[in-house]
Amino acid sequence: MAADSDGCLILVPTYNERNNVGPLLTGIFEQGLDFDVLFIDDNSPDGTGEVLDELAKQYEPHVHVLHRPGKLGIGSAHRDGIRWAYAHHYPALITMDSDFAHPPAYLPALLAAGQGHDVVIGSRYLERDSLTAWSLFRTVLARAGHFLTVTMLRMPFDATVAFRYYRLDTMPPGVFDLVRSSSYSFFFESLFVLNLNGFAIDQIPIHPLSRTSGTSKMASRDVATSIGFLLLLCAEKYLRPWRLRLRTA
Ligand SMILES: Nc1nc2c(ncn2[C@@H]2O[C@H](COP(=O)(O)OP(=O)(O)OP(=O)(O)O)[C@@H](O)[C@H]2O)c(=O)[nH]1
Ligand SMILES: [Mg+2]
Repeated sequence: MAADSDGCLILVPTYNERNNVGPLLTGIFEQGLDFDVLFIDDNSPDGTGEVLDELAKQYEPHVHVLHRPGKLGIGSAHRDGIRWAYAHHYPALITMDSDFAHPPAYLPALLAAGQGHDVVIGSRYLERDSLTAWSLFRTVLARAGHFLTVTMLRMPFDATVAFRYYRLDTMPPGVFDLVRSSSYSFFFESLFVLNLNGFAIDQIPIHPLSRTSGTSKMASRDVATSIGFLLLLCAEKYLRPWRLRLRTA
């Protein structure tokens, strides 16, 4: 169990990332800030969970591992991690991928921008040349997703990226209970709900790297689920807007 902390928790979901997690932790702690790290591993067949247990021993008490029984989805890992952060009274949470798509060197800037906002996003679209490290296919997929969230959800943010800062001490945990997605659509759904409920959202520019180890977990059914959620959110905004709003006491 983690002790309650004044610092910031970093949440990293993992599935088959055994070669990435060690270097990622080194990169995080090299920033010299007061971070604890929570990994959520879904019983990765490549043994990432065992590697994480060793790292948790090595970095005790700053590294924690939640083991789940099987692959339950990246969105559900974020939801569980957010709940865990609230339960352990962390005032702030940063979420990121384990494959260096979200380079740890941006952590200080993300934290600094969080001083004046409830949510800060590491955006891949603020600078023209920020996707140069990616393959053409990955760039087209990401840009198509961005175009759809900007036009259909009318949010001028990078709504599909997992690199985020949440200021938990200014946001009630109930706002995250309004988010239903368990997969990649968790990211735009959560941002849609946070935006609709009036939380202050900012962005900083990032230049993501492409993976050097392991493979992508995004499957074509995740893309289909995301399109379904996009349509559902558009409809709900007009037909059942109360479903997306926090109840005030
Ligand atoms: N716990 C958990 N982690 C997951 C799951 N799916 C993906 N992840 C992790 O979530 C992060 C993002 O997944 P990626 O496979 O990199 O997805 P992506 O960034 O869209 O794909 P690439 O661009 O090819 O890297 C990585 O740290 C994954 O290991 C899941 O079902 N459960
Ligand atoms: Mg990735």
